[in-house]
Amino acid sequence: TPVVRLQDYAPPAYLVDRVELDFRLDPQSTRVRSRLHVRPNPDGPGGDLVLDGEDLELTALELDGAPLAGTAYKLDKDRLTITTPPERAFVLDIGTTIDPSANTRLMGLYRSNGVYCTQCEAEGFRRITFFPDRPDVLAVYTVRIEARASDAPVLLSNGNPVGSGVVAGSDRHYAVWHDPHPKPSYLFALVGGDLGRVGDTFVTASGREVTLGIYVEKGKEDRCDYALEALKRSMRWDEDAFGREYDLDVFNIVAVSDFNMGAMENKGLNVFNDKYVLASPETATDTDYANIEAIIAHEYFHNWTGNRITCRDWFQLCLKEGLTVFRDQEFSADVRSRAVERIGDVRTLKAHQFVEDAGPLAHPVRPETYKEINNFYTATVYEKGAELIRMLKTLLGADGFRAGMDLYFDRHDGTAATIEDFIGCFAEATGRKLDDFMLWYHQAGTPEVTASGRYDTAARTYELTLEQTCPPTPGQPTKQPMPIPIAFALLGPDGDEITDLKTESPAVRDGLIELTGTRERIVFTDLPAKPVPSLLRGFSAPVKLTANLTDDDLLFAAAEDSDPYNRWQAVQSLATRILIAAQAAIADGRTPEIEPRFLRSLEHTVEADALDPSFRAQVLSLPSESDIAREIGRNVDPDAIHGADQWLRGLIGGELGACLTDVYRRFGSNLPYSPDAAGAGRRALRNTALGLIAGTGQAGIETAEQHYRNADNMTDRMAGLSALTRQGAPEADAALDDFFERYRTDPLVLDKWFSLQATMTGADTLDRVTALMRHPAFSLSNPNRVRALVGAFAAANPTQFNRADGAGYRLVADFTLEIDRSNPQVAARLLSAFRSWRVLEPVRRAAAEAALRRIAGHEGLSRDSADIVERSLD
Ligand code: HT7
Ligand code: ZN
Repeated sequence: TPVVRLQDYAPPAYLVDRVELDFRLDPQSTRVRSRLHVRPNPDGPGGDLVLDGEDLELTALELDGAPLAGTAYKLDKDRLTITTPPERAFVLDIGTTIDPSANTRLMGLYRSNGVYCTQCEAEGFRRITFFPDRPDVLAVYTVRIEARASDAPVLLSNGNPVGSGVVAGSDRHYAVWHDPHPKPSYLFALVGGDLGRVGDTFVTASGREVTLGIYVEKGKEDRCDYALEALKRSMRWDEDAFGREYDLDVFNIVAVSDFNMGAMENKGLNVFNDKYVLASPETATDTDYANIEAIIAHEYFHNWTGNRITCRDWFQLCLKEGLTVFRDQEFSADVRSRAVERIGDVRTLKAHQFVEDAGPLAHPVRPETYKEINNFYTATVYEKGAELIRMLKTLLGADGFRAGMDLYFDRHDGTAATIEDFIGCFAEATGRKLDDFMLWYHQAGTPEVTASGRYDTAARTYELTLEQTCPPTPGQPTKQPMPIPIAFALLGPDGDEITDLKTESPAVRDGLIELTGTRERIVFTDLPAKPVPSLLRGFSAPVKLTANLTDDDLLFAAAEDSDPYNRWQAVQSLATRILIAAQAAIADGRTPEIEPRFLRSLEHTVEADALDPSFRAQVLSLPSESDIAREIGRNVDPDAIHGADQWLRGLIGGELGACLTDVYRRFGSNLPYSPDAAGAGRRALRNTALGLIAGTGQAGIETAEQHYRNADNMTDRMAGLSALTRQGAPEADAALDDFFERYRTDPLVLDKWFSLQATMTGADTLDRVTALMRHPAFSLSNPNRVRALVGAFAAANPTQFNRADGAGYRLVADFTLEIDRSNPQVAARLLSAFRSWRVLEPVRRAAAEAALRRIAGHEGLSRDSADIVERSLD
């Protein structure tokens, strides 16, 4: 497979100023006419005009109105080359025919439940027509769509509607859309179908009225209200927080049931996975609602960070994705609870990005090579990319950050930019050199920071020494030190932050230590007593921090730290210590031990009614089994970790029984369900308590069963059901059957049913998953369903996927090879579950490697899957 390299970037030889597209939609044979207004790029290398194309049938080719002679072009499997075109502007007319029904990859134009829709990022437009399918070719699009009126009464594309009508003498009709904003081909979108619509209007800060529409399969219109409200909140927030207004007369969202990812930010026509639009209290959990709000916001925010300013090439993907994730995180923090959002974001980062960064798939936030760009829509590009923006803001301050953003919007609007362009705006706006900050974009791996503090009673000084290292990652054996902003405070014996800290160190300013070199020694003077340091407050940098804190220090921080993130982190750190020791004990056949003060500390927090219930729920949610595996990092035995988890949960459930039961009783609500953060927080606390209560014996199981039956919303219903399945209680099967009967016609809810079973920890889960693959409701063509069953089994069932007999790996490998034939993108994502195989104990490691080698040797394996397995085995 050819490797694409950042260093080989060359500007396009030809530019396309305008595109006129004409679609005649038909399920099996859609005709596409494309008229390109082309001119040589004055800054380009000249030569042939190379147009990308894949799975296309070429039916016509004319240059300035005259058919091209066979000698004037060359047609290959993946491109159409116009040899020596004119050295002036010209018009190219191209006819292609495509088969949307046969498009199982879900890239390009395809059919989802009878709806025509497109997905063009990253390289899907080339599956619609021949085109320079690269993000630095920006054109103004006019699109005419024609279809049978009965098949597709709704016809949508990017921009504003400019015409529509019936085709005389036929059963067909058409619509014309014009998008005045130049855009790359990956932002093109088209939708046609018999869709229902929910609409509204939004008046922008400058007083322009925008028509909003959400289109969904008929009958689902009553599940769009929350998404529509979230959209309006997002539009207002971008005006308030970043000064960015919407720029077209209409903004449409379409929800489809078959979609490779979460959603897509096509200009003026966002296309969404159903899962991130449709919600009702009976079908969506609080988490679903929060995800809908965040993803609606994310795609909307791309209008400025991604669409108005796009990426020069796909190596710059984090330019739009990291920045837009940062923006959606800030939005959620503002409209929900900042502290709880931060905890959730860091949990996600550690669970996915830290794991990626520690394994064979590690890559820089801005990679320098790729074989398949679809495999770089990763936690590193998205989540670590967002952390880099957050650090930039911490380093520059809110005003400096805003000045840099304003300059970026001003200077690069309407262009395809690079990370250098972006960072250059912050350097220029603030006068600060940011060359060393670029290392964060170049170097993969999670930096490890160690902190050790020493108090000198006689001298009344506190000496804090910070050191950084970064482990080797593929292709990067050694690393340079990076600028690491460490937000901090020193806590006095009463728990208060010590103000007026005195130090001569230039690395310290206003609650922030800037660690720039490998080692920094800071001496704080004039301190009457030994302080407890609160370091990396709010998780101010994506690093692994090891501090020489005692259990006493952590217990103190758990009770007193005024930074809620660090307060939560202190409990997690204690729990991690306990669980790591417990799994080692279990592996050695010893009895694990508990630090009783940990239980008291937990109890104290859970009972503290002054604290936000959602924060308390986060504190009560222990590190996951994967978190513990990540912390252990070598010779991992998932069964021992599971044993430790069971043991600690049982202990908490028993020892804190009265407190948990009290919370469970008090937080039951007679109020009607509302998905807002306050209601969700109360349910989160109560349901976390329920999960622990359910592990304490038959009475707990009965509570969970009742909870399931009495639920009046999906959050509670799922909490009851998952408490039962988690215990592997005999009652679980009856409840699962009941759940299936209740929701058998509702695909998004059935996905939950599949996932819950895929993550059960009993030894019979493998057989259950195998049987579910043959269930009439299972489908290979629906990515949500595949992820719900096989994705959940591989990524969220550590003991059963990692069975010592290798059967879990074999199941996932066999399935992946099957789906690789129809949808390689989904297959490649499933394979990333193998990325941590090297940290396993030897027996499992060998079994995982055997499965990977079998996949690697499979004839006809897609480029997507081959890329993942080859890098995993490297
Ligand atoms: N920018 C979008 C990425 C995306 C995508 C990428 C590859 C294949 C299918 C895809 N669907 C959406 C989503 C986003 O980050 O906003
Ligand atoms: Zn995005």
